[in-house]
Amino acid sequence: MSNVFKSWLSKAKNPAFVLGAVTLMTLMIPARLAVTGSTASVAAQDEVCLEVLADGVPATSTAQAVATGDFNEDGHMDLAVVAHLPLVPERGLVILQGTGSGEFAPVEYLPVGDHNHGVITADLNQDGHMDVATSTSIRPNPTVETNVEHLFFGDGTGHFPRHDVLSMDVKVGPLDVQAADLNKDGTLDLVLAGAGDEQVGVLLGDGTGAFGPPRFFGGGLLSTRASAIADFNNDGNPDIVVTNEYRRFVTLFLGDGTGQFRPSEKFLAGSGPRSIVAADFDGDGNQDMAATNRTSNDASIMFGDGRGGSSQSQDIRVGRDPRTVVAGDFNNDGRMDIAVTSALFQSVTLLLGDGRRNFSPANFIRVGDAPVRHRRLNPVKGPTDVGDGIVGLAAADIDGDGDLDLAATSTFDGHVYILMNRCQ
Ligand SMILES: [Ca+2]
Ligand SMILES: [Ca+2]
Ligand SMILES: [Ca+2]
Ligand SMILES: [Ca+2]
Repeated sequence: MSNVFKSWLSKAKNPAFVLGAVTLMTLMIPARLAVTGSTASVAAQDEVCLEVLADGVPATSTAQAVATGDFNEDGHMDLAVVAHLPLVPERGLVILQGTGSGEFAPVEYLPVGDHNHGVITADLNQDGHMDVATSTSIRPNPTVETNVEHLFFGDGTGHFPRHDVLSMDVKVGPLDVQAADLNKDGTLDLVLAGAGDEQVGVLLGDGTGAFGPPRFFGGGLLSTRASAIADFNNDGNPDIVVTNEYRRFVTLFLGDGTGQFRPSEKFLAGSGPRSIVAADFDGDGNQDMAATNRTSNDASIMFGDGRGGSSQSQDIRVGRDPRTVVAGDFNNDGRMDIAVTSALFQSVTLLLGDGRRNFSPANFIRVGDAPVRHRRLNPVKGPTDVGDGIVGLAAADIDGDGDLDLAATSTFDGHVYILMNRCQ
């Protein structure tokens, strides 16, 4: 039993979490049995050695999403955390400066909307300094402008003196933002999921931080929620896959390399697909994808065939109300793994890959002590069995030891929790 798991058990303070621990124990056993072969290197494959640093770092109320970047260029990872429904929208994005030891302190609060979703970091204006983008979507009776994209341009000292707001003439605004060079002109462009009647928008950048008007496509499937960008058909042109949260599928749009996209395949996922990530999980050179399913409480993993097609999804149970998914090697065995936040299980679920299309059953890592809050008594449109707990997730080498750590946010207590990779 790992030390992390032991400390998790010792922290269990109420019967519900003890029950969770028993579930975890039963799940850990098949995880070990699932490993085939008996060499030492294979035995390390199912080791879970993410250590949750105590208490977490206060970030912002309703901390929704987190992204990493070295904003002040001191060699240590910093964090950008955006609040979902900030008490003070003028301070809804917080920049936390890192020391390289897992400690973070707020250095700047920046103005965003009052219904915010994703946050990303990228050098949008190509000046060598990391920038931050967040998205804000419609909300009844907003106190600040909604349906906009906020861009904050860093100066390399940890501050963001330039703030651009991209307004869109749409009824519903972006629920997610991603950046990539979609038209292969060497500058970053933006993909907005959930925006406009068509529900997917592309904004082409000119490299100065300016972006052209959005081109919308996507077919108007409501609640297109998140996107991932990768070349799924190996033609050298970036493609876009989006989740359709109130449907059971994810939709692939193939790019022609000029910034135009056409709908291609729909792939069946679980119920309520929310977040999606592209990665080559089986190492065959073809992009694969993993999505979280909020209603069926699992993650769907689909292996690409390199021609824009995919295998049937492999669905693996994760913690309840799964939200953000990230891919990376989190146990240092050279094989891609999957990490998922769970808003109703106060955990990060780790699915360890063997590099051959097999993933371990769920390893639950308890994150924080705050209770989860069910929204059943205050239903919102969409799934009702949802809550506020661990939601945002980002992977980066936070302590500079060469492996991937995780940062996870809680909308309930507004903290960001650091999960340090202690694997050898
Ligand atoms: Ca920049
Ligand atoms: Ca392509
Ligand atoms: Ca692959
Ligand atoms: Ca791994």
